[in-house]
Amino acid sequence: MAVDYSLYLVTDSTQAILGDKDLPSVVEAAIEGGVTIVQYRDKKSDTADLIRMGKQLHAITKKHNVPLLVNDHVGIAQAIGAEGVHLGQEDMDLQTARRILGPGAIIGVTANNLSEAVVATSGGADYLGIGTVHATPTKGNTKSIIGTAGVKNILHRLSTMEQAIPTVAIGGINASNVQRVMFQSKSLSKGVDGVAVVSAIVAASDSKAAAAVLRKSIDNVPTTMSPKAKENQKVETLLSQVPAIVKKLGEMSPLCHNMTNLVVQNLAANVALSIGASPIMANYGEEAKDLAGLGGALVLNMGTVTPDRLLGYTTAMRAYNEVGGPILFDPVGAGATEVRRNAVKTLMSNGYFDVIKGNENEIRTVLGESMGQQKGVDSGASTSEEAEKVRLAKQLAARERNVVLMTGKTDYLSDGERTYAIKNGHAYLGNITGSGCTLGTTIAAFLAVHKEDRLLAALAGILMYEIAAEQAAARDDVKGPGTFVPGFLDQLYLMAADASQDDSEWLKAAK
Ligand code: 3NM
Ligand code: MG
Repeated sequence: MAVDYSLYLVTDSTQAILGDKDLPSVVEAAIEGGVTIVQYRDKKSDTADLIRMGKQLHAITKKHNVPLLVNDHVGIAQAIGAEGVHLGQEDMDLQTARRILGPGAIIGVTANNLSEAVVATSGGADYLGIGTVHATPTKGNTKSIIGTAGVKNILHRLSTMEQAIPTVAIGGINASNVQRVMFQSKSLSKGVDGVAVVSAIVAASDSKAAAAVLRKSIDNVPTTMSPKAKENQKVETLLSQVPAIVKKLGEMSPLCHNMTNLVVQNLAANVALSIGASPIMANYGEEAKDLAGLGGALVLNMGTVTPDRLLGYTTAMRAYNEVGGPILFDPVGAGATEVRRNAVKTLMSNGYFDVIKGNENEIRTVLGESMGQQKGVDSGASTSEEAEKVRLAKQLAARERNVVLMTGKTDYLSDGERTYAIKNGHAYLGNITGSGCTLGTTIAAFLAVHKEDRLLAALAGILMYEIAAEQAAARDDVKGPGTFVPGFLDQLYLMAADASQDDSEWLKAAK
């Protein structure tokens, strides 16, 4: 029997997680939402209660053709005719359980490290539960938090074994991190076959909806290369599509939701308006729940971060991730303070960013390669060679399966496979505040209207932005940074208007 491990529900009957809900109803709703296998886990109840509840759950899972496994209690599994058991390291040994339940039973084993994984696999387990991935209050006695890196190590070791065994990751997995868990744990070729969750479904007020959100995320794990991206390898192919995308932006006038710093609010809103987008400057995360559904994009700019704002960012991330709304992350001054370094970690572990835009210092910090204290939030001079810059952008994009734009005198744009250097722009951009931040706003607007190839969307945004800067600097009425700002807004506005007439003369300036 081929078992689908992709969304594995582990039950919990404690007040803290189940609350006053009825467990069989929760399980049935979760299956309707997309759960493919259920484990009845109850560490407290007596045998009679276990059998009563186990029978009820089994009636439901059978109706939906989903296997039911019992945690730890082999006798209970046998008594209720469950499809198998899940054994922790402190439970009955695999061989004894197999002898009792027979070759047809599904027997899963928890593995927290390499040796446990190897022993269970060679001992004939049907699947492994690998964890604890992230810290979780659900299970107090977790031995160690192994992270996705730990999962990856175990999968790598398993790939060298003769037996192939399905795996599920467990521990602190929820809608915000499920995709990261799935793609980051990928070893050489194969990742986990599924994720097991307790609280993400059982503690939710609507277990069907909670399961459906997870189901959707699992089925749509982002890949580096969309089919469309594969066609867009050549620079000329990419550039030829830019005018149509600029035009589409004007026609759709997408919502551009900015959660940005105190310094650039006004300029960012003006830039968004000039390029034809519809800005909203909303820093209160709860608002994102309404805004995320409007088809726009979110700019998450962590300049002037505070505890309140950080909480708002994570709330907003979740809201956008849930509906697949694009998010651009601007880790302003990421390496400047301990607070910001931690904020980066919090944000990166809370969800998925479609684009990360930053200067070299910021990208390094996000990668975890910080070179020590950064002075201010301005970009500073870079001493790295071109090859090193390409490596930074490419490595982060490949790791995150997203698009990275590393800005500087030359900008590097990468999706981990395709990497381009862009040499447009003007020195005045370095003499005004918020030029990097409002580039983020621009690119986010483009992400909202062109989802097929995010790298191309980002390319359209940066070219429009930097070429407008060149045009503005060349104007007679622009004499320095002060007159540059209004001239720049004018040029963005004129370019947006040009695009609607299918005139893309400006694109010839792309370098
Ligand atoms: N086993 P949640 S972690 C049941 O590491 C269980 O083996 C774990 O709960 C292990 O999805 C865990 O609420 C609890 O974090 C997972
Ligand atoms: Mg156990």
